[in-house]
Amino acid sequence: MSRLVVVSNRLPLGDSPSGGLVVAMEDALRSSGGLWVGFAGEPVDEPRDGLQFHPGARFERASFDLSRQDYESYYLGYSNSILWPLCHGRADLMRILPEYIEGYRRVNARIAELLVPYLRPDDRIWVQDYHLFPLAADLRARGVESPIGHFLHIPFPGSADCAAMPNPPELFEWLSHYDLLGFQAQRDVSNFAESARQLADFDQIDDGCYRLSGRQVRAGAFPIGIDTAAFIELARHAPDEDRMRFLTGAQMMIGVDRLDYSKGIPQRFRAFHLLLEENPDLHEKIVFLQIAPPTREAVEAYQDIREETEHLAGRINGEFATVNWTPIRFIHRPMPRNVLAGLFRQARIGLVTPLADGMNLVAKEYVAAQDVSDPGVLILSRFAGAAETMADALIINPHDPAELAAAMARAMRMTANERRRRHAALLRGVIEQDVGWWSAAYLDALRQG
Ligand code: GDG
Repeated sequence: MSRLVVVSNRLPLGDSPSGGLVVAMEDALRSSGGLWVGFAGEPVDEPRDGLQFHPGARFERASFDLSRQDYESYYLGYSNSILWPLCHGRADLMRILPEYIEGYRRVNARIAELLVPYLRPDDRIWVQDYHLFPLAADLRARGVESPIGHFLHIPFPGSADCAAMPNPPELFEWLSHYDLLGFQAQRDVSNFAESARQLADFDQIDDGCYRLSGRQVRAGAFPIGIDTAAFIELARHAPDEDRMRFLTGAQMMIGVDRLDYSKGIPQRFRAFHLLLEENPDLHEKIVFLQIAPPTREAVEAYQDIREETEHLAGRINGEFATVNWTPIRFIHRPMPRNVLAGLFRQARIGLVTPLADGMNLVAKEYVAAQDVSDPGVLILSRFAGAAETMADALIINPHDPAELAAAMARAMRMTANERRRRHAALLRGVIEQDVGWWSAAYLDALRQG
């Protein structure tokens, strides 16, 4: 079997808390073997030439260094101050500077340069996410002919948002050098086709097969999953952390998200405020635990979201807390994964309310963690990619506080029968379409090119 080469922005080396992409790729590579190339994590004053190899995993790992200037322009700049807001419907938060695009092009070309000496002709190359859109073009320019696929973990923007990026045709030129474009949801495949039709030289050849900038490209939806069996085990054996519950008899509602403006955290706080205002009978009966570890703090928009969230939590607690009850517990630190699993299992409600999200793995982890005989209720935004395959959750519009508060009240009062019925249907999907299914489906499609 040909070797799998994965390239992603970040190569996980230490024990730092893993984002969705990291959790998923570790699982995929462990079973198939291969090489994973990515950034080591901290920018340096003097980047070393070449790739650095790191033994100690069941697959090969190699990292590249980034200078501070490259880190700022490629990672904080073009990737996270232009592409991330754009793909999450927040073109208003973009910060467009010429050095960002130059840095993005420069770093992608350098990664291609570093990678080429280690590639073999029969490799399959799988490029991850929005940091690396130009990589296939840069590899092709250096003579690489192997199949190259891309998987986008975040939403693909519609044509109005695409038009707001600097030089939109360049994005489609980059994409045209891949053999297979993988997206999280059908919604993204449609947005890609629609945006390409408006902004590039584009035709549909067949179902899932297109001509883009004169080259043939296939595209499809491959909804990412979690390592479901492992997460079920983790939750079963997790420590019982929520001792407060036994003291107060209250039910827990949980949210776990990187503190990102796309995740809809202030919106869920406002809905919780409304819930408490309208349902005095729920006072002291519900505790909302929000875990939101910091992320990308060097980008200004992330400092704003922290202030807004802390302010809202403080206000709600100030208004409703009693001597025995704090309605919101807000933790702005990462928690160990097994502790999260245990907290999910104890929570009556899992709250996943992004304003835009590629998939959202927390929705799947929450379902996997439940006790099947007494499961909790998942409240899920219609704007998460997960909503396409998790129709048995309470699907809500996170912008509408009344609708979200009503879903919280409904979840608190839902009968055990209805909870079990909904959960069984959700769990079936999370088991069937786990991370192994996802990578196999994607890599099969790449092979068939
Ligand atoms: C991107 C896309 C897509 C969170 N806090 C802690 C912690 N986490 C873990 C969660 C989950 C992961 O991080 C987050 O994954 P998500 O999918 O929810 O979101 P993103 O990080 O934005 O991921 C997303 C994903 O890529 C995969 O394709 O689903 O749409 O945006 O696993 O549990 N883990 C630990 N401590 C924390 O405090 N240990």
